[in-house]
Amino acid sequence: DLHPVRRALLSVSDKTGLVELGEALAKRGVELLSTGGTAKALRDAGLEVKDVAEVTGFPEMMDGRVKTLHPMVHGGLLALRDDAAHSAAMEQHGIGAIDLLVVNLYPFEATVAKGAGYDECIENIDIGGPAMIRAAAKNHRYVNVVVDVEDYGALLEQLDANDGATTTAFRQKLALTAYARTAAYDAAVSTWLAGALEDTAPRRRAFAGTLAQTLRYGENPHQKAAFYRDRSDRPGVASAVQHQGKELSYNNINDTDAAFELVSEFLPKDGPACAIIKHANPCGVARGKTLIDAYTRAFDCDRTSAFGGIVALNLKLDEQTAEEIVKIFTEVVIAPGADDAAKAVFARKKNLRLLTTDGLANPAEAGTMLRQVSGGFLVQDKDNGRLSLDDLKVVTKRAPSDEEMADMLFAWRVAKHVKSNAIVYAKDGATVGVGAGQMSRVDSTRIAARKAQDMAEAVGLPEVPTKGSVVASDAFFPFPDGLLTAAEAGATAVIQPGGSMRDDEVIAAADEAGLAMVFTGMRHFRH
Ligand code: 93A
Repeated sequence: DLHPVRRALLSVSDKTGLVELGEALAKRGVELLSTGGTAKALRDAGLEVKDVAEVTGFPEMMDGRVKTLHPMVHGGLLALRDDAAHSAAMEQHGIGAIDLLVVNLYPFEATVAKGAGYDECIENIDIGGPAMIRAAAKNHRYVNVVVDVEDYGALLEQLDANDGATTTAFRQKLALTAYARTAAYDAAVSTWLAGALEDTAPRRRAFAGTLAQTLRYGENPHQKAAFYRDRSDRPGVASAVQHQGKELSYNNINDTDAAFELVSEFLPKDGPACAIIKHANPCGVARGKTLIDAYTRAFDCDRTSAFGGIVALNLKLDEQTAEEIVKIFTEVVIAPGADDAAKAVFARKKNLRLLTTDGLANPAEAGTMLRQVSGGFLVQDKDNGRLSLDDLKVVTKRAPSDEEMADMLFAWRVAKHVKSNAIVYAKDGATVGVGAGQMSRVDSTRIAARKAQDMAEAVGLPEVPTKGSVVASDAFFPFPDGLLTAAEAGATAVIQPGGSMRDDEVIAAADEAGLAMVFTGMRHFRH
């Protein structure tokens, strides 16, 4: 169904390509209507334009808050052209049909991104623009609505291909783009306001981001993918600066996020820390006296898996640590800064991606997590649970030593970032065995110990690294078997939520094995 374009309303904040579009439309005999700034830009270029104020009979008022919100505009967008009653109403009120609407909205997202204050953000919420876009999109049987500068060319091609008209299929596509834009726009307002009011109630939230990057592919090459950003004010993979290396892939972004969130558990004031991630799970996490020490100790947990991993640091990357990192193949390094000497070291490894952030993430900060399921999505608060020594309840005859306590808190923080069932053995502020993502807790406990054993054999350590370690479990031990496996591997203390039906049996087994055990009363499932 072809409909000719005779009259257009142009109202754009981003004036890119506007004059060229105006000229092209005028050349094709299209009458131009426009709002203040847009009309001025067109007129300055020598084009003939009618002011919307002249059409409505009202001046633009209230700092432009009310300029196009008028029946002369909305009637022209919404009228059904071949409906007798609609035509009669148009005739009676002198309403002229508008066949083409070109609008891009007040730059709300950009205003938020540049860190503007509350009032400036409010002023940049466009009301008249989305109202017109939604009206025109609803009436796409007749009306063309263009909301993206990138679509100007396609519009002109349509007009040329159809002698000044457009096809229904074309208008439908434009309508789809239009509603995607207004939905994302309002979701951006919702996201911003929720942040400004520190209100994370899911029922008061809508979700959308702005396209940050179209990715080459998703988790696998046959899957299409893109990266959307919904906050740019928070240190993390979405706001990081990439200094070198290939474009980030879907898996890189996912794993880098896991690495950075994990290392952010360790504040710089408490000393250097490093996390090495593979497939979203840590294969080594450690604190150290220096950054290179933290990296080396994290690497020593599982040297095999660290190959091709993601390294996150909680302090500015220095030259020495950079030299150590480039000794093996690493996909991504993320840190809150990197000094010039470190950058020079990385420059020798063209493919290595270096990302720097403005500080660390705040693990205690409130937030919202989304996950898609077939036919819908799940929404929950971010897991910002954090424990201190006072939250721990000793349940065994033997109380843990200070060293064991410190290692248990360390292992617990790491376990929060390991896929369930999560088991983490740690000693002297470093993981020595990580068991992730198993369907049975006892399997995770065995796998972590086995990996530690393998490492010991591979590098010729005199004893298994789990000897004298502590062990953290992200959820309770349902039976004594997992706990006893950890004791056999040499663990001396256990941190776990407690709360199993068989807690008594598990505690008795711990006492019998001479273990110290504390309950957290908090669980860290991560699925
Ligand atoms: O303040 S508004 O919400 N009120 C309106 O009635 C209105 N009509 C169009 N903003 C409104 N617009 C927006 O003005 C458009 O969406 C566009 O972004 C901008 C163009 O203004 P100008 O032509 O003066 O530069």
